[in-house]
Amino acid sequence: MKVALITGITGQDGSYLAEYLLGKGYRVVGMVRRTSTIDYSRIDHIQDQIEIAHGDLLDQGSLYDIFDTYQPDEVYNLGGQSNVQLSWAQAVLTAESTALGVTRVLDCLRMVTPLARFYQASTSEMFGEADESPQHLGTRLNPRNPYGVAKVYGHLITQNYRQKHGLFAVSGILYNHESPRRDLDFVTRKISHGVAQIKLGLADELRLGNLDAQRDWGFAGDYVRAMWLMLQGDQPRDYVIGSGQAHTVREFCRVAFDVVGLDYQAYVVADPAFFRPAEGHPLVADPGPAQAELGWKPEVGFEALIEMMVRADLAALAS
Ligand code: NAP
Ligand code: G4F
Repeated sequence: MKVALITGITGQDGSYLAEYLLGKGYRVVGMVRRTSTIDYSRIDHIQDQIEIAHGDLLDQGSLYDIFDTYQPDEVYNLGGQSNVQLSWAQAVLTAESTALGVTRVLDCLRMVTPLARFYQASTSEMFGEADESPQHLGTRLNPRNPYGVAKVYGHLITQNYRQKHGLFAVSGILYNHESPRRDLDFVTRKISHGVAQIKLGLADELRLGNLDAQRDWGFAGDYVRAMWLMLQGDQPRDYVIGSGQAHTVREFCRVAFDVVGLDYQAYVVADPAFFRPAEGHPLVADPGPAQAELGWKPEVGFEALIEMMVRADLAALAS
């Protein structure tokens, strides 16, 4: 039985990846950090099938002990501070987990399990104010926030350890992927939750930032499949993973309100408090190489994703 270690198992992607790997017969070990109230809500339903190991990306010794104890065959590094806006307020903490945390994990891999395969959760935010659209592996990295900068470090150190130490270490540059398990801070879940509240009479407006901002959105369940595929190849190499289609926040709102038979224009308020600096070329993926070489294709489209999220929030709020 192969052993998979997942950092960030309590997060959105960690929970979907754990389910996926259990389905493939892996022994799944999830690293959980100590907080005053640990939130297992995303993995409650699989807690009896996974093993929890306590550790923190800021603490080298805890990582080393986990590698030594479990001797993982595959390591998925999904942990870290993942909120773009928060990275301005907590720039150093973001760098500690999202940048240096990657080196700490890679050093364990190098010293304890050099034959293990390693996945690094890179992001389209590394392209930042992008020079071109769609983006591909050759597009210049030009991050525009501390989170993006930290992710560039993680991306490059993964490539460097692969080259210098011969590790099977790959980096997946993933575009926004969402689900009913997405944190409420992110725009998609803020919208689906807001729509459900309005439909149930619990709110009468939804305050958002720039409605013309564009993103390439997909379903998290599809994207964790790509992570696994990247570790199954003959050679380690990086991939860009996205749908290849950009949509505006406004379109997301229109579809989400349509699901409950309401007109978004009657409820959505553009609030300067949520605006970010103007963005240039839209962040949209060229997923061609991933589709051709990994055989990866998303199964849940834009409208289906939104409907899934709105219906999940309606059900949760109504219960
Ligand atoms: P998420 O829901 O925010 O989950 C982040 C996970 O990291 C949580 O389990 C969190 O644990 C853990 N974590 C935070 N700080 C940590 C630390 N110091 N040590 C150990 N674990 C720590 O993020 P996600 O959406 O699942 O994304 C997974 C990864 O992919 C992240 O690295 C993110 O930056 C990256 N990514 C995400 C997207 C996307 O659209 N979702 C796109 C590209 C890349 P707690 O529960 O204790 O907070
Ligand atoms: O949902 P968001 O906050 O996600 P963002 O910043 O793109 O980051 C997410 O995706 C990245 C992949 O590209 C990950 F690396 C990262 O970890 C995270 O998962 O914002 C999406 C867009 C932005 O253009 C933002 O300006 O929505 C726009 N937006 C408009 N109104 C809003 C709002 N974003 C938020 N959070 N809240 C609003 O009210």
